[in-house]
Amino acid sequence: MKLTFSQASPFARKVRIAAIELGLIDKIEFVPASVAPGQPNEEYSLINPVKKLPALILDNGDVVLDSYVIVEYLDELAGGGKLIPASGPTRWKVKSDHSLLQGMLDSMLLCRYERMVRPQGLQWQAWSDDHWNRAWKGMARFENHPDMLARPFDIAQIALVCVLGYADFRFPDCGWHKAYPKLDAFHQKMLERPSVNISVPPAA
Ligand SMILES: N[C@@H](CCC(=O)N[C@@H](CS)C(=O)NCC(=O)O)C(=O)O
Repeated sequence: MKLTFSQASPFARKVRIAAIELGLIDKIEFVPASVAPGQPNEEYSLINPVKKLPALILDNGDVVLDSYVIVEYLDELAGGGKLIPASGPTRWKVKSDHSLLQGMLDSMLLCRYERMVRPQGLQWQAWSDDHWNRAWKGMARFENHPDMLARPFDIAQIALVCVLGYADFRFPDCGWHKAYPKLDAFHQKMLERPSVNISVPPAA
């Protein structure tokens, strides 16, 4: 299998952590890819017409899209129910937490694009502030409902690690460590896992 990958992508990091945790990392070839709004990439559009990474290309040529679906695919390959509970109330809690975190990552990425990619003069501060606020309030939700922090390791916890790591990587002055001490302790603990530690994005 091949995974289109960038070390800077929190979505790709999620898949990398999951692959390590599931014992599948050696079965995946990481293929560096670069995609960004405003930059056509015809070659990549053939893999994913909406030009997002990561994408998992199977040995038969089929393509699995979206980091959540890729992790679900890998989880099934590893026997199922490892990072995404197979049934019961926890399944829906984990999936719902993950959806919130996915939305937070989307908003953070949009803030990044607004600041770094959109031409000066076309930037819309209120729009950026609103998206940052969504991510920030999402962090508050997990700080104030910390039950998920103590669950057995799952895909939502991986996504939370990716959110916090992306905040450190792209928004280092945002102050989340101080504002959210429970998330800070969780993040520190997660960094003890080799999969999390090895995948920290490189210094910008
Ligand atoms: N829902 C997708 C989101 C992936 C995503 O937004 N990836 C970013 C890189 S971090 C991307 O490909 N951005 C390129 C673009 O939006 O043009 C997933 O979970 O895989």
